Amino acid sequence: KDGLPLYSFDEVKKHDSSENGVWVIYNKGVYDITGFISKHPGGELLLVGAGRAIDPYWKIYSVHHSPETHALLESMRIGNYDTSSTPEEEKGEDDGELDNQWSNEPQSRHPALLCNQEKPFNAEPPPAILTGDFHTPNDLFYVRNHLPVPPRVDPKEYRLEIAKETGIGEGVEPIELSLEEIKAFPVTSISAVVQCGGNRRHSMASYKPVRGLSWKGGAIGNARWTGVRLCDVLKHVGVSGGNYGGIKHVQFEGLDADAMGSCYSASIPIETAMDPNRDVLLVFQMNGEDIPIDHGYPLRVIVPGAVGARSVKWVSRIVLSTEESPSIWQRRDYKLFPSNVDINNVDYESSEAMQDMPVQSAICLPIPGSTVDISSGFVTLRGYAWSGGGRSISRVDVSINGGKDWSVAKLHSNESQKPNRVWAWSLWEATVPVSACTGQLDIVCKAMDSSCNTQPENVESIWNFRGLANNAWHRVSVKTAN
Ligand code: MTE
Ligand code: MO
Repeated sequence: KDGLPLYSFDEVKKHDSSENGVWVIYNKGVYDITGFISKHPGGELLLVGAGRAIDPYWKIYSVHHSPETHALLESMRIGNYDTSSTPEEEKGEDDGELDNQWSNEPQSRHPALLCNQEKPFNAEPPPAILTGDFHTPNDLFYVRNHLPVPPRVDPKEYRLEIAKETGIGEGVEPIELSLEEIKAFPVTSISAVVQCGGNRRHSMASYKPVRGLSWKGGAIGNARWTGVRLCDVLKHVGVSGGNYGGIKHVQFEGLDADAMGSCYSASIPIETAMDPNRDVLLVFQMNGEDIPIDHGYPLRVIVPGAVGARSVKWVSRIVLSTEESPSIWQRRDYKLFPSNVDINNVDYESSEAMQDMPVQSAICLPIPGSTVDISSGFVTLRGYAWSGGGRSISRVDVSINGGKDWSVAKLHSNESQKPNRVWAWSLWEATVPVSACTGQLDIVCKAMDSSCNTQPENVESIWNFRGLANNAWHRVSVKTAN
């Protein structure tokens, strides 16, 4: 980087806002990221590092440590940093301040969870574990945290605030509800899948790199959720009428907040919230226990059939609004773009926020790359299948020769589900005859849902730069032994 100007700490510091330009220091480089802020999924969040070193932030949001991200940053390099100009008080301080954020993480997490990122914590179970139980055990349920776990709330002190934008929702009375008051509404339980929009992102990257955590097939789980209906609570505060008094969106805010103090938030349309058949719940129990810290204690939203991002954990405030949540998770992340769009030319407003998820299935057993015993003349395959929006799985097809020949898997539905309200998954199993001389099996699965939706054959046709909603045929290759 010879030939670039040398900048001191004080010079960089002047560029700390959108008006003065945004410069940052990383290692020994100085970068002008002003124009990039509108493209970065974190948007304004980048301003916390404005005019200073971003190393401590990158350490926390370790998702940045990819060659593509480093190359992108280098393309914005304007100079070299004079390391001798760093004032004493800047050295190491950020680390301490930012490290404190992590003091509320659970003491222990299941050792079998495969960690995609330590801080914030993101981990999935090995997919083979998922087929064991219709209800995924709490401690093995994937964890997707965008931010540090918030301080634990005393259940007696906890309040859920319901607020509204001024000028809408005539007759709606803003209110604060204690946990006890919430539990006084009719309590109901449903089995429902929560799946991250990034589930199976890992295999979308095999075609072309994507941005985001490299989830394999385990960013999905099915649990028994116990809580009260959001529509009952909203009716209680006075939401009613054909057009709900002009309310268009229900925003949920979590207690977890970023370095600038803004919380995780997402929203759903008021129609979804008020439809009793959509079963949107405020949940306090997961599989019969208090909801674990990592999954939103003491209260979380469950929006069955929708992308996981809408099921806000640690919910503390509901805002009735004419607008979607202003958060990056509603307005930037969890949106699908065509394949010619990437982080350099994205217009986030050109696409809708994801809500309902597409039909999905995956092979959980055998494990990719393993050797399977075929001395019986058969191989047994297991996996999950699920579709969004309450659609049921009507069929799962499997192949062991890369999709030349197919057979139909047996679906296990441990519980009867109401038509158009099928929120739980179907675990499936297939025992397929295999000839002794095969050597390798190229296992494929694909599902069809009750609206006749099918999965695309390849990731190519659905590739998007964030690697979202990958539901291409799932493929697993294994060796055989007689
Ligand atoms: N809610 C809050 N408050 N904070 C979060 O980071 N992550 C969302 C959603 N709700 C998130 C949140 C995303 S992207 C997903 S996929 C699910 O929670 C994951 O839920 P789980 O961690 O219980 O599996
Ligand atoms: Mo997610």
